[in-house]
Amino acid sequence: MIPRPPPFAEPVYVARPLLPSLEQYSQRLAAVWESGWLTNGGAQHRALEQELSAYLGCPHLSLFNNGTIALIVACQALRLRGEVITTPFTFPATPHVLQWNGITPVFADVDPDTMTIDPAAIEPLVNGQTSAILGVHVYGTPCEVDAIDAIAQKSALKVVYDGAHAFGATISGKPIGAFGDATMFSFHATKLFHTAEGGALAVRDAQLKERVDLLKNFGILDENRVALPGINGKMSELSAAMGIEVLRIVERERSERARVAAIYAKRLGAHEGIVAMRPPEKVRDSLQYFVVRVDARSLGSTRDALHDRLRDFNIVTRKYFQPLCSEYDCYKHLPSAQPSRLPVATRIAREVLCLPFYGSLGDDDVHRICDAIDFCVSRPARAGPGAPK
Ligand code: T4K
Repeated sequence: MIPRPPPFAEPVYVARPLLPSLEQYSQRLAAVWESGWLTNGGAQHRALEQELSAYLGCPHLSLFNNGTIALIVACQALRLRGEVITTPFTFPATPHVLQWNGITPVFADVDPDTMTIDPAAIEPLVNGQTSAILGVHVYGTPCEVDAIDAIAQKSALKVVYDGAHAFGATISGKPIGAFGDATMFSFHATKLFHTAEGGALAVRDAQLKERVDLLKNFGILDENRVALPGINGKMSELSAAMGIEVLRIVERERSERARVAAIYAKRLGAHEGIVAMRPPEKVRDSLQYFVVRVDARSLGSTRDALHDRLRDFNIVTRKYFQPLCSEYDCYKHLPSAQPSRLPVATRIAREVLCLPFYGSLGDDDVHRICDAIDFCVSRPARAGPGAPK
């Protein structure tokens, strides 16, 4: 019998922001104060855009006030319309940006291993209305970029990637932002690299970046001319200053997260019914989330039961991404949203669980989380939907 471990005194969340030293940040803010320049492409913004372009290996990178607006602007910059084929297994922002552009999202099923959009499911959905494919590198695991590219070429479609989770990922050494026409990154506080709120768009060439930069600043060309119906997507100097300081410590955070991941992998490997998601060998992990899949039959406990019981220990896991976007009230009427057409996504949404994952978790904390998991799964599952038969 496994003894009941004590609960954490404070909630242990799925994510915590990576905070630079307050002193370093204050020093940078002092320079901002001194300059009297708070937004509209100031010195911090210019410096961060340049540093991130180099770090991410994306020469045509544009900073934004958040990832969602960056993706909305990507659709505008690429003149997308009609229908766009995307995944239901993602955060609401992904299909919402299509809707905000008057585009109908068309949901394609996902691959059972990578959980990214399945190229084989995309092809039958392409029709005369389709203007693009919007893939999501979910949890930082890259989409099947070559297969998607081949489909896009065949039907003259644009390719946009939601790389909200994919900061710093590479495929065979090639930066994740180098694929497709545009890739969005989110710099929300819960991301490995963040600017409190923020994001970026990496695009394929300098001309497209010019259009993106115009669109994110109301379409203003100069004092006398407005070229396009743009939006306000600008990152402030306060956020950019945060980003510069966070970038200084991001590699250290990556090593800390790798340490945490190694403990989880070793401890959880003892459970046949808990499978940790690992990126394919050719991929540099973005280390954004630590995700497990719960096989209720072999574990004897459902994902939901594990999620709920861990709360008793003050461990706050998340079911990213259940419900599927195709199940939302605003999308469930779409023909492509019918669960019978999305069997893989429907199944995996019931299996995934994101565990607390950030560098300031000590070894002891991670072991305590694993002790709590061991304890929870050693007890019979609660009855309920999806309980093992
Ligand atoms: N596409 C994808 C695939 C995405 O995942 C996202 C965002 C987007 C697009 C849109 O990008 P942005 O426009 O946001 O740049 C969180 C994030 O807010 C969201 O950015 C992220 N994806 C999503 C996966 O996670 P929630 O609703 O789960 O956040 P919340 O407030 O529940 O926070 C999660 C945990 O983090 C909390 O339990 C506690 C901790 N936390 C949170 C905040 C804000 C902190 O410790 N400190 C904090 O300041 O969406």
